[in-house]
Amino acid sequence: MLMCLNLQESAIFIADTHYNEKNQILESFLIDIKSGKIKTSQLILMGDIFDFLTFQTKYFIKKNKGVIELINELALSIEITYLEGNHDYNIQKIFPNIRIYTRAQQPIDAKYKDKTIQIAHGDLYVGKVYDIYCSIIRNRILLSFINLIDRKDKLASKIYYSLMKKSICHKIKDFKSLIGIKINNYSSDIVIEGHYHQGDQIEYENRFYINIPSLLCSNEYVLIKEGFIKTKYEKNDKNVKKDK
Ligand SMILES: [Mn+2]
Repeated sequence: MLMCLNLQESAIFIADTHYNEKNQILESFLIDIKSGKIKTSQLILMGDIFDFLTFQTKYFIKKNKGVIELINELALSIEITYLEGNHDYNIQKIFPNIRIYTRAQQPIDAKYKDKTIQIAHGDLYVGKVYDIYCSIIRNRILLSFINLIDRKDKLASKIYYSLMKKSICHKIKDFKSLIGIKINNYSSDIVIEGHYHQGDQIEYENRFYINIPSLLCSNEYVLIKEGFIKTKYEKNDKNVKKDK
């Protein structure tokens, strides 16, 4: 089925929140949408929203239960589109009423005003070896098997806590050239990606590139308001004050 996402004024893109018990800005943001403090009718989750989440690994579903429920609840009142990233995949069964786009289904087509747009998490077109890696880590039978033998969640919790320690916010040197190498794999006027945590908007010869900033790294998201506007978000400590 060919889908085209019609982007509306007040649409919000958020990316790379890497949610875990240390990185809680996502939860704060979702609560502010729920309460109406942030107004939107269309939310696009660009991937790597959770530090790790996959249907086959029950430990991570348990760890992220609160935010999973919050997203499912929000989906009853606003349109949510979720592009899977390299940290959150095989997630359709976790979000039964949300349109999930797997890596294989990306980029997705969208439009805004008279512009054609393609949207992807950002880890496409980076080489064959990475493609093979992606298909292995998404293998449902393998993941289920690991879940089965991982008694007492020893492996899962090890992954969880080692991911939490990773520092993920870096400025990439010469980001324009990095994207320039792959941008013509796309065919639209505008290309939107997350993944890189840069937040730059770059003009190329025949395409305009928008990198959605990591909400975790720079407290920024992108709001459609006449254009694609990078917007600051102040984490609301009242929302997530409880110690987890
Ligand atoms: Mn990523």
